[in-house]
Amino acid sequence: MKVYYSEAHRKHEPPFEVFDGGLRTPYMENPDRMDRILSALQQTDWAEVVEPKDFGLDPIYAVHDKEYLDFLASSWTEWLASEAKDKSTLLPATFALRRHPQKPSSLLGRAGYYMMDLSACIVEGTYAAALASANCALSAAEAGANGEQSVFALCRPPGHHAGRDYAGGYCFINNAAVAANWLSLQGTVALLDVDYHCGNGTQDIFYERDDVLTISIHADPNFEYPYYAGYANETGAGAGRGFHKNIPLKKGTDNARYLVALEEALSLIRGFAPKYLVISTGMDIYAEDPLGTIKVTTEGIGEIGKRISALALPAVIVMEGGYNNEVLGRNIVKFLTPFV
Ligand code: SP5
Ligand code: ZN
Repeated sequence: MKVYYSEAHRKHEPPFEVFDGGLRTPYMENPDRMDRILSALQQTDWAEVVEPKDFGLDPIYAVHDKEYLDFLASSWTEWLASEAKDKSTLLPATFALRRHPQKPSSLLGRAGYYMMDLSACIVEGTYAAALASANCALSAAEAGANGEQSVFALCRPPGHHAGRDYAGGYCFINNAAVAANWLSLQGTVALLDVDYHCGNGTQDIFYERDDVLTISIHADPNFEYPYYAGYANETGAGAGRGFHKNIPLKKGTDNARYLVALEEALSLIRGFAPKYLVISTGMDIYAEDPLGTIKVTTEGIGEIGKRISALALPAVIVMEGGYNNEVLGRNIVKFLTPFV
């Protein structure tokens, strides 16, 4: 299996994020995650790690707002030129409400406009890392379109919380959405998100489209991040009505109950009969994940991979979250093995 991976992620290493209550915490979404996954993949006899190709900005502009991408590109330089006392990471403390916000020109004003929380921290290497991560997803999509049955985009930073014009939840460019949109030029796409958190950015991007079916299985946003999207009554709008599905899960959801939710998603995908499948793959569903509350085991993760692979669709598997670094490699190998 081809694994698209770039070293460019390493310079995206924010010194901290801010948890509930204002707690400064070491950045959970750290470069070590990739080292753990790479070393596990290197112990298999099927993973072929390759560099992504550069697709330029057009396929990213097709999904994201130009001024938002300009903000990602220039904000670090502007931050260094600003009068902030602690410049270790760009993080605003005021956020735009989405009703009818005005767009200020000041850096912190724009940061609060384009960020949804205190974990999408920007540092010097963030934009370059986000572009390389999107190129991994695009390279995997291209390989899928060229006939590879299953391809893995080992993306970092992740993408599924990033919407058309906002960053959040460690995500800046929505890698899976960029790949799905690129593939949608060649045929219909189903995008299945099995990260523990709702893929709110993906939901927003495709909400009014009927050519990309989006499904997210995740912890109920009534108690879990991202809180404001991911409810069962959000099913798409306009032409996209009926082409989005959220499946919220209770705390403590175990393998058996997770697999019931998965079967519901898989039967929708079978009914849609897409040409391509994109999978937003987060390992924070694992029972011992520090950000998770559900109880899927490594065996369960293997079964999830097996059932999705049984769709027998060309599959572009995109890395999202997963923060128990000790077992991240083992879990990813378990998930991917049925696709080999
Ligand atoms: C890609 C991805 O998985 N992003 C997840 C971002 C979640 N950030 C929310 C942090 C909320 C911290 N709550 C702390 C609970 C620790 N038990
Ligand atoms: Zn997650």
